[in-house]
Order: sequence, then C-alpha cells, then structure tokens
Amino acid sequence: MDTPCNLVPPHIADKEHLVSQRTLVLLKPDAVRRGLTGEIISRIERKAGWQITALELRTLDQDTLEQHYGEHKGKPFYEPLVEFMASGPVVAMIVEGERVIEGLRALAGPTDPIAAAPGSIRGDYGVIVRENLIHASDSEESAEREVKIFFPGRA
Ligand code: IDP
Ligand code: MG
Repeated sequence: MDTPCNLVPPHIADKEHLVSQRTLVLLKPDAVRRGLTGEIISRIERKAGWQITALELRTLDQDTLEQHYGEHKGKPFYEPLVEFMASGPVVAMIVEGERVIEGLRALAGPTDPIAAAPGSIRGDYGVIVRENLIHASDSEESAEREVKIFFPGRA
C-alpha cells in the first residue's frame, strides 16, 4: 500500500520547512517560590529537539525590568508587575530549537491562567493574571531584544 506522504495538507507540509530559533524564557518569582521550576523545565526538555542553552537563577533589578517590560509602561498593571517580578529570584533561560518561539508560547498558554487550557503551564498551575509563572518571547524581534537584555554575551 502507498504511504500517504502525498496526502499531507499544504498548511502542515509548509511547517516542515523548520527553522531553528531561540527564545528568552523567565520562570517568574511565583514559579520559584512554589517549587515549580523543575516541573516547568521538564516540560520544556520533554519537547523533542529543543535545547536549553543558558540557565541562571537571578533577582532582577529595576533597570532590567524596565527594559524588559518597557512596552507596558503606563498601563495600570505595570507597577505591580515590576514589583512582583523583583520580589524574588527568577530562572532566566535561552531555549533553542525548531519553532521554539511559537512552541514555548503554546506550552505556557495565554496570559490569563483561568482562560488557559489545562495541559498548559499557566492552565495547570496559575490563577492570578500577574502571577502567571512564565514569560516567553512573543516574536523573533522580541526574542533577540530580550536575549540581549538577559544574556548580553549571547547577543
Ligand atoms: P504575556 O506574558 O502573555 O506576553 P503581556 O500582555 O505581554 O502577556 O503582559 C506581560 C505580563 O504582565 C503578563 O505575563 C502578566 O504577568 C502581566 N499582566 C498582563 N496583563 C495583566 C493584567 O491585566 N493584570 C495584571 N497583570 C497583567
Ligand atoms: Mg508579552
């Protein structure tokens, strides 16, 4: 019997032209405080083909947070967000691999953990919009900008 390789729909076939990317991931202070970093890192490691190429536990200063969340400055949630993000150490990582930017956003789930589907990190462990466990870059441009902020040696 013929293998159905010529039956792959075009929108899936296109995605087989895979591109290696890198993304900046932060496990937020709530993930560290709650002892969920191992669980979250495991989920990232179990996605075949991705690699963690930098990983560091660190407490973020105001300057770093202002650069990272600059796009949200002036919004009502900005000040409490920065305060929360400075409230304890985070785990900062670079993750590399095929379609990893889109993939990490899918693993994380949408911003509001109550709207996030069970099975996603935010959907499984979060309740509060601000304390939603994980940051992952939302585009190639953001990823390059954010890698430069957190790991200038890797820019
Ligand atoms: P994202 O992390 O899913 O990309 P953004 O809209 O870029 O979401 O917001 C950055 C972070 O700011 C969120 O992850 C969350 O911690 C916080 N945040 C966003 N919107 C709200 C809000 O309406 N209330 C409280 N915190 C918020
Ligand atoms: Mg964002």
